[in-house]
Amino acid sequence: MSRETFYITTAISYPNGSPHIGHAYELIATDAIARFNRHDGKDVLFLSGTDEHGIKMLQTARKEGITPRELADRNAKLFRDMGHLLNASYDDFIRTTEERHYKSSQAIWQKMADAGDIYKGGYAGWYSVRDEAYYQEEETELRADNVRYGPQGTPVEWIEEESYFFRLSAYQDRLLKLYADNPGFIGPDERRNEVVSFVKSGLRDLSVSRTTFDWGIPVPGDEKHVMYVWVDALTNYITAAGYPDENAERWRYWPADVHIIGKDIIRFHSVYWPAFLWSAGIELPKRVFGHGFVFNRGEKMSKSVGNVIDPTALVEHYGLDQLRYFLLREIPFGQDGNYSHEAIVNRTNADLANDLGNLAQRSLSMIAKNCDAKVPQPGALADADKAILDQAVAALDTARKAVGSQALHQALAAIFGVVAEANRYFAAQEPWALKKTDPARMETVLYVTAEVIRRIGILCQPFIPGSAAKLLDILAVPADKRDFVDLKASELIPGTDLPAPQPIFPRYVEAEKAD
Ligand code: ME8
Repeated sequence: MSRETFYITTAISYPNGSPHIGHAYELIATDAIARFNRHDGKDVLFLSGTDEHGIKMLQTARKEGITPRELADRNAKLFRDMGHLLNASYDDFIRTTEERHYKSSQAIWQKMADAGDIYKGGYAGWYSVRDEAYYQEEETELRADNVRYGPQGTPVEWIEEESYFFRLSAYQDRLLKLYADNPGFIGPDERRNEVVSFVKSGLRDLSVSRTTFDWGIPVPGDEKHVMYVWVDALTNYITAAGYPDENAERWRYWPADVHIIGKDIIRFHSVYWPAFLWSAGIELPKRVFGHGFVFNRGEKMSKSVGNVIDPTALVEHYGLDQLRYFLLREIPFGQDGNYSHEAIVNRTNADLANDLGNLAQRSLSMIAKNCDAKVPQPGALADADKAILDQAVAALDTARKAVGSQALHQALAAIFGVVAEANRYFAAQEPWALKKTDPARMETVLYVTAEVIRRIGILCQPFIPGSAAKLLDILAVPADKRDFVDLKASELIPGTDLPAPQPIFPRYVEAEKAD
C-alpha cells in the first residue's frame, strides 16, 4: 500500500547576502515538521532553496562589482552550508536559476496567457526593491526624510514601463470564497484576517513583467520582458514536484500540504499564488502558514544597525540542538519572538541539561552500576509506573495534533511535560533507597524510567535530532525501531546490554565563571 504523502516547503531565500537567524529559524521549524511526519510514517518531500532573480540581486551584484549569477552561486552555497550545519533534512534544494525552473516558469506563464489572464499594458506606480513588491499609493507614506516608504518600512521608488499584467482583479470573489470555505487555508488566524481585509479592499491587476533589466526568466514569445521575480519565485514549489510534467514521479506530492513562510510574504502566497494556480488549472496548496519574526532583544535585525545574528556563530557557541530547542520551545510558532543570550542559556540549562540530561544520566548510571549494565527486569507494574508510561504515549497524540496545526511549541511543551513528570516519578520512587530495601522494585522503577526516556527520545527526534539519536543510542535502541509506531510496539527488552552512559546535554557555563 502506498503511504500518505506529505509535501512541505520553506520560502526560498534571496541569496543577496549571507543567511541570518530568520532564515535559520524558518528552516529549523520546517525541518521539525518534516521529520515529525517522516517518523509518523508519511512519504515526505521537504523542499528549500534560493530565489535568485530580481532587482535586489542585480543591485547587490552591481555594488560588489560581480554578475548576479556570480553572486547567486557564491551565496547559494552559504545557504546550503547553513542547511547542513542546522541538520536540515530537506530532500531537494532548488535554485531558481536552474534549467528545470526556467521550463516550469515559462510553462505556467503560457497556461495563464492561454487562459486569457495576461495582457500587455503600461505600469506606473510604486515599487520596493527590498520587498520586490508593488504597492498602492495609499499603502505608502512620505516621511520627514522626504523618502516614501511602503507598508513594511522599506523605501519605494516610482517606476513607469511597458509591462504585462495578470488579471488578479478577476479572482477577488473566488479568493474571498476560498478563505471563507477553507478557514485552514491561511494560518495563523491573524494572518488570515489581514489577508481577507486586504482582498476585500479591492484587488487590482498585477504587473508581472519588467523591461528595464534582464536578470530574470524571459517571457515566452516576448523576450524583451523578464518575469516579475515573484511569478518565478512562487513557481519553485511546483518545479520541484516535476511541473510541467504531470506524469513526473514527484507530481504525486502536489498539492503541497503546507508552505511555511514568514508573515511578511503572506500576501504573495495566499493571494497571488492561488490566483496563478487557478489560472493555470493547477490544484492549490492545502495551507500557507506565516510564522513570526525573530528579533534581537526586541529590535528588528538589519545590516545597517549591525545587530544581524549569524546562525553559524550561535551554533558554535551554544550547540545546534540547544539552538533548535530554544527557537522551537520559546517562541510560539506563528508569533514574533526574541532572541537573547539569557533566554537560550536558561532553556539549555533548565530543560535540556537539568530536566532531561540529569534524569538520563542519573538513571542510566544507576542501571550501569546496579543492573550489570543491562536493561533491568521489571516486576508487576504499579499505578504510578503505568501512569508515567501512558503519559509518554499520550504526548504523541498531543504532539501530533499540535504539529498538524504548526503549534510546535505546544508539541514540545507536551513532551517536556513528560520529562518533568518523569523527574517527579524518579524522585518519588527513590530507587537509590529501594536498592537496599527492595532491589526487585528498584529494577522495576529503573526499567520504567529507562522506557520512559526511550519514548521521550523517540518523540524528541524531530526537534533535536542529533541529541535524541545519542539518547536512543545509549539505550541500545536499534536504528529501525525509532519511529512513532515503535513508541508502544518496541519496548526495551530486559537483559539487553547497554553501552556506558554518556552525558548528552552539557550545561552552558558562562565564560567568566568557567574557572
Ligand atoms: O522573502 N525572522 O526571501 P528572504 C523570521 N525570496 N523570519 C524571517 C526573518 C526574521 N527576522 N527575516 C526573514 C523572500 N524571514 C523571498 C521568498 S518564496 C517563494 C520567496 C523569513 O530571504 C521571510 O519571512 O527575504 C521568508 O519566509 C524567509 O525568511 C526568506 O526571506
